[in-house]
Amino acid sequence: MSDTDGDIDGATILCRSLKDQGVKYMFGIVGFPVIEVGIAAQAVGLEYVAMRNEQAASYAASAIGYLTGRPGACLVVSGPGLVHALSGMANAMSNGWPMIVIGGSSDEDQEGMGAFQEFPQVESTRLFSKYTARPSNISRLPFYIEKAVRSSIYGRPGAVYIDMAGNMVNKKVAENDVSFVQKCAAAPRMLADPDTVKEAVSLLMTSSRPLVVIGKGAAIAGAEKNVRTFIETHKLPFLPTPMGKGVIPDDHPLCVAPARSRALLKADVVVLLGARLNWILHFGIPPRFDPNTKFIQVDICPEELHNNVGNRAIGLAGHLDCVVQQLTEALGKLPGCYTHPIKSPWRDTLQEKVTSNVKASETLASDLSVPMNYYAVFSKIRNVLPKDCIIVSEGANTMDIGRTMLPNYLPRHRLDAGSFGTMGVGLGFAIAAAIWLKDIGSTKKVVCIEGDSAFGFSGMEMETVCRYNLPIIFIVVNNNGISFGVDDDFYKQVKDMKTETSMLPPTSLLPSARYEKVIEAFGGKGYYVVTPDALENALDSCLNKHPNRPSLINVKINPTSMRKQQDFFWLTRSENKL
Ligand SMILES: Cc1ncc(C[n+]2csc(CCOP(=O)(O)OP(=O)(O)O)c2C)c(N)n1
Ligand SMILES: *[C@@H]1O[C@H](CO)[C@@H](O)[C@H](O)[C@H]1NC(C)=O
Ligand SMILES: [Mg+2]
Repeated sequence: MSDTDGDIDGATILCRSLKDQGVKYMFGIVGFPVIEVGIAAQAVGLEYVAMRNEQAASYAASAIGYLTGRPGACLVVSGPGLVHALSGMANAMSNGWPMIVIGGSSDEDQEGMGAFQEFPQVESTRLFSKYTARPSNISRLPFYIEKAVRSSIYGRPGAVYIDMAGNMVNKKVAENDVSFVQKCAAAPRMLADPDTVKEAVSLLMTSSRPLVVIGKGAAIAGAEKNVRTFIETHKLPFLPTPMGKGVIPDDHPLCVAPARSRALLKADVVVLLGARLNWILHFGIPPRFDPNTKFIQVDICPEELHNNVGNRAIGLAGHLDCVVQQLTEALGKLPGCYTHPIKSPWRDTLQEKVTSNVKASETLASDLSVPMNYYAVFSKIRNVLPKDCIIVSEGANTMDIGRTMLPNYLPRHRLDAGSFGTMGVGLGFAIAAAIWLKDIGSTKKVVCIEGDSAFGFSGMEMETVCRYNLPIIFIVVNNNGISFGVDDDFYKQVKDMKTETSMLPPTSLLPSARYEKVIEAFGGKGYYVVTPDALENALDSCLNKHPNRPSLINVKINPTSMRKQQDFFWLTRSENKL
């Protein structure tokens, strides 16, 4: 039988297999040799979203994985297309988000000859994925796709890669020779070792200064209900990591997030629910933690346990939703059912800090002078933000201040630069969220708040946003640079002297750049605002007058506006991690 004799081609088998495995969305950029894959995706009923750069496409695919629990697919061409998508794979691995990248590659009979865009794709993806394969027989594609999708969601979720040789895309076989594979079962829900659970609750019983840290592992596990029961039953003060926000609403009376530094430093037992002891939690060591702090670590990934803190941790490996139930149950069985008293010196000292830190932010926010500061901008946004909106955010000050100023009330409703600190994720994340909400018929809003530098990394995805009519509200907090910039006057002097490259600080970007004109170029609605009143009006217009239109508010702020000291929260060294 020749390659063209069969009744089903490689592209169709590939896409049907993805669909069979519960993949619904494909983000990508087509070209040789994957145009037919994009076409086949739509033919079998996948939603296909054509993006402008594979970086953004790969970020979008991983965000869909986080939001829905099934990986999004990212379709890329060989060589440079795949190299761009490595960004999203690395980010997904760092965040623990599932995604599947499909890379077209050179024909099998040209391997090693210097084929068009030839690149060692399988080897290059290995560092960036949990599983990678180059199938050599299209009849067996369903086998590889099932294995890839399963690997992306079992254990700690992450990226997977399938390499599709160009000649296999159009090659045909008899449909009877293809063994399609059933949708893989939901990820296993492992319990932690019961003896270690007992040890953990005994330790918690001895604590007079307990603290629960809710990580995005809790969000990924869908553990919001049982985490809440655990915390409320035992009256445990908690704080979320950046994307753990919303697993329990930020306005919960037991939330001590504004007292983060004090809570971490003074706690005697810290319960980590799907939160790693990496840089975001200062590794669990001094000076940000007491050297005698004990940890109860709950993680899906056994290799994570005891990282950086050795025997000061009791490690519970298992599915977070199950292990939290085990903890609640074991505590309930103990005599007296441990609850941390609402009135205690520990709660008092935390509450005192919560009050003073909130007051400090509000003082800054009440300064409505022009040019505006970050806090004033965020308080205006906070006043009108729908409670159930999905917040996407990136930048340095913009992201960090936004995180403290904008509350989350629902799990998996905040997507940001994440564990990997990647700039440029915002537009892809916002597009993925908006595509998903549209698809499920939800009228929830996506609000994407970007620093001006962050916006620039994927700014041309604005065309994608407008092409698909996604009613996202973009807010660019524009301080003329990376954390800070120069003002118009200084810039003009430098320009007149033609000393741009020697005198403009490396952080600076064009002062008063008109980013709102980018969205206008594609038919969206742009606003340029300088005063608090104009910002209020623009927000009202986006939310209430033009709710179905993509819009972008470019907010000019003071180029030297800074965050208050407490918001440098993650730093153990004195300098800012840009
Ligand atoms: C891919 C990537 N490149 C560079 C950086 C370094 N970096 C961290 S934050 C940031 C931009 C911060 O500026 P902006 O987005 O304007 O936010 P601002 O702090 O000014 O509010 C950069 C370039 C990064 N984190 N990721
Ligand atoms: C391809 O896989 C099919 C199904 O497993 C098998 O029947 C066939 O022999 C394989 N072809 C080659 C060339 O290995
Ligand atoms: Mg900036």
